[in-house]
Amino acid sequence: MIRLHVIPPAFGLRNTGPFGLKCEMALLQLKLDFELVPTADPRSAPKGKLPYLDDGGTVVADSELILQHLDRRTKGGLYGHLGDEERADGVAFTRLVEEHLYWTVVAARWLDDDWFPHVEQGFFASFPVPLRWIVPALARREVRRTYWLQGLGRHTLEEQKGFARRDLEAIVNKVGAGPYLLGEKLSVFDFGIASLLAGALDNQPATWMTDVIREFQPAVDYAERVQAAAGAYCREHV
Ligand SMILES: N[C@@H](CCC(=O)N[C@@H](CS)C(=O)NCC(=O)O)C(=O)O
Repeated sequence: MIRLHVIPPAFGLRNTGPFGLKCEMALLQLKLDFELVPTADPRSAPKGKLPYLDDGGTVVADSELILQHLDRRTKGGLYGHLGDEERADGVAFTRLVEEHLYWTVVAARWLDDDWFPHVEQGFFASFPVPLRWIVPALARREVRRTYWLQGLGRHTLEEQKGFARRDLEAIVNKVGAGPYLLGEKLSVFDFGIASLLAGALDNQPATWMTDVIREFQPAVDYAERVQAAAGAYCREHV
């Protein structure tokens, strides 16, 4: 049995982490039997981050490595039909979303004073006292430091929104004609991009990133289209 360890439901989201939802979509597309295992503390994961996959004792941590593993397991079921140029586009947009736009979504949840109480409630309510009182502030400090080191954290909020808008413009200009990133072909690359957009759009309540993404209706439509095609939604209630 394949077990996919993911961030537990929070903020009205069923599969809360974009990287976990991306893997879930891939498992569904490959029609593999699997179980989602909500895992509250990422520090218990082999690389301290979620998701990770346990495939009958073979443990793979990191969503991209999980997809590579699943591709090998199914003899090219995820990437085998893609040409070089399609892979190039896919990898480039994946990096844009997961290594850049992702951080604005994280910042909008963790570093906004008004939104942070939802992080405390969503991620740490199950922790025993006194950890429940101590860990959120420590984790927030780490997120602030990481956002600073990444670089986006050095900009004003308006500048951060500007970076996010330019990422979203690139996505919309690429998927606008659609229906998918690579045209008619739904691909594994759509799973990662749509998962991030869906989580940021549907987290309750809205963050400043929800509002920024809503300015781009084709991005909203694309996230819905991919979730419908993949048969997995980020939000709890569809
Ligand atoms: N590159 C990793 C990123 C995974 C990731 O950043 N997961 C976040 C949740 S969305 C996490 O576990 N963060 C916990 C931490 O950094 O301590 C992947 O693709 O799996």
